[in-house]
Amino acid sequence: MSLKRTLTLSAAAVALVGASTAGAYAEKWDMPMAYAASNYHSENGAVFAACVTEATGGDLEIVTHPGGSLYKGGEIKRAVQTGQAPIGERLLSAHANEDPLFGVDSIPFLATSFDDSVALWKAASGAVKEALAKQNLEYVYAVPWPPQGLYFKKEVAGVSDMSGIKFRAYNAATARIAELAGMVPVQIEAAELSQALATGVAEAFISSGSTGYDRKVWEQLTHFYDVQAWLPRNTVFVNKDAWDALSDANKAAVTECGAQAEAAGLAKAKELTQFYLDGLAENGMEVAAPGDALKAELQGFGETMTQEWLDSAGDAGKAAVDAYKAM
Ligand code: PCA
Repeated sequence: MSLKRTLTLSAAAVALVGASTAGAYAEKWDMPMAYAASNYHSENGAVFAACVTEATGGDLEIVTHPGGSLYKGGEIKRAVQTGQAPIGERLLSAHANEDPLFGVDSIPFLATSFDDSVALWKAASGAVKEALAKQNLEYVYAVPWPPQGLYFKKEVAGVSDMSGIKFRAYNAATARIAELAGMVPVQIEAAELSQALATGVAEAFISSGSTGYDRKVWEQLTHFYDVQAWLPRNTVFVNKDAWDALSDANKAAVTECGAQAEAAGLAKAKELTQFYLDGLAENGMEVAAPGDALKAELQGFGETMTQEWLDSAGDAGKAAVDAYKAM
């Protein structure tokens, strides 16, 4: 590099540092999100983004890209870890294979109501934040989905009715349930769920009323069993280097807007839970509690899977579950 070029660069660097401390250089963050723009997680994310943009006076502008339009669900976490995207939202339990702590919200029948989900998160989120930090990620906020139930295209009284069914999975826990029930797990993004059901790639799945409603699954399926197995969360995180480069004021804005989004998202999820189930029923699905036999069999899977998770998650996992149970 020539001396002249070096000098020019340093001069530019000095100008840049001066300008950014004065807040003159606005930054724009694209925020990939996997779920439909009309879903409450995505709408809540857009409010969060606007909150940050406003609180920083436009110094940090966040723009959401829902529906997997920038990165698909399965790509978002890596994109943020590597800095391809500075911030993103992801169903963290889909990465429980990397660290079991990411799957703490998907242990069957450990926390099955909104109140329990909040308590579990209180007990476990510290460990989850540390696990994220080890992967170059800074936690911002997390919002639960409504309780998870089973979708089928026939009446199902027990596990023997499930054998051989192609079951859409979204994380390790849902794939494990398929396996325990003698079904065939297929990993499919929510964005591709309608098509997978229409083409027969998947015939059943476990999710909230929210995703069944968004994907209009009444077009292919007939039964929803409200088993309330767990409430998984979508989590928003920032690339650690992008985070560290923020001014203290901008960090505070992201944290404060994140706390607001966590509370508002939770309230929305609660408010919409029954609306979604009504929507499924209005569109012709049979929405019912699971029968006793099915319930008992699923509880048995829950016990197996709780033990498996505890065995895999080590001391931090055990401490989180113990703290939750003591609440
Ligand atoms: N909807 C998401 C995850 C949990 C939920 O309720 C999905 O099915 O992908």
